[in-house]
Amino acid sequence: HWEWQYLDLMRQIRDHGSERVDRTGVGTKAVFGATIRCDLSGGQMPLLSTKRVYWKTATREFLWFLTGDTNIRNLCAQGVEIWTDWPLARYNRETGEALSLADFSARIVADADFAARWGDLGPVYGKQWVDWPVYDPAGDGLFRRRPAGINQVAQVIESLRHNPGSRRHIVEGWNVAELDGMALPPCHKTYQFHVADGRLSGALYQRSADLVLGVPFNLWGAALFIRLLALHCDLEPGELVWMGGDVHLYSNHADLVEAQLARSPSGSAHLDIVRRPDSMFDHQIGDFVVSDYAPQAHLAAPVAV
Ligand code: UFP
Repeated sequence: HWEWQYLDLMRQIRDHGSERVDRTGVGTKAVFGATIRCDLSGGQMPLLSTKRVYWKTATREFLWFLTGDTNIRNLCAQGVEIWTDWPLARYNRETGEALSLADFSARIVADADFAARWGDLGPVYGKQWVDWPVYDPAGDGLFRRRPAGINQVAQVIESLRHNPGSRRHIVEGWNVAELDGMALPPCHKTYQFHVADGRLSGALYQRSADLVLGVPFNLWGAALFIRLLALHCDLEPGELVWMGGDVHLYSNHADLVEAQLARSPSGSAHLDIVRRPDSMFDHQIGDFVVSDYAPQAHLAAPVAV
């Protein structure tokens, strides 16, 4: 079962990881460099069975990336709060208020001006994926920003269709010049796709990986990316190769780690994409149906902002 790779990595970090003081001040145990491989053929997905993973939330986030949106408003309106902590922390810091997440989110949804002022994350994933900025020379050493940037996802669809043997099917989130403006520099920063024998595989390089909270989502997102590209390029899903840089366990997740390591994988989830719109950018949440998913109980964990 693919999930043993995840559990083995968790155990390895718990037992042998280096103690590191991290940016959040929470404290971690970490290893550097790890790989998880998962076969996606037959519709199988890397969805953890040893705790419940909210795959619909991760799917909504993924569809939001594809729109190029970087404001949390559309997520909050769908009840997705995975990005809300960052704008909330900034709001409370800059105004001196102490709004709760629920109140802040409700205000973001109710008030478009408030959302425009406080809900934007800067040029994070969605912006870089579908609207990577381009500047043209405008004389006198000046540059002008093109109205539309580069849609890397659309370009990869084209290259997969017309030049499948290419070794340049890349979607990159790490725009060096724009990191300063991002609420969080991209963690799942580089995707590469690969076609062999009619099958589409994909690799994700994740520079920083919260194994408990982030990676279950990131595995799902990467596999979903492969499935959607395969669907729209008439390829069969191949393999997901996940590669982590700094892979860590936060010290305040220690109890959850013990609880999860006491469990064994059970069953394997499958994803059907039940509708194929003309464009990969026109999917809706109802297009995605998961079967054979009977996870063990959810393990809630605090997020380090
Ligand atoms: N993190 C993930 N996956 C994500 C995401 C964040 O694991 O998709 F957005 C975690 C990794 C790390 C923190 O614990 O968020 C980011 O902090 P830093 O930028 O200091 O690496």
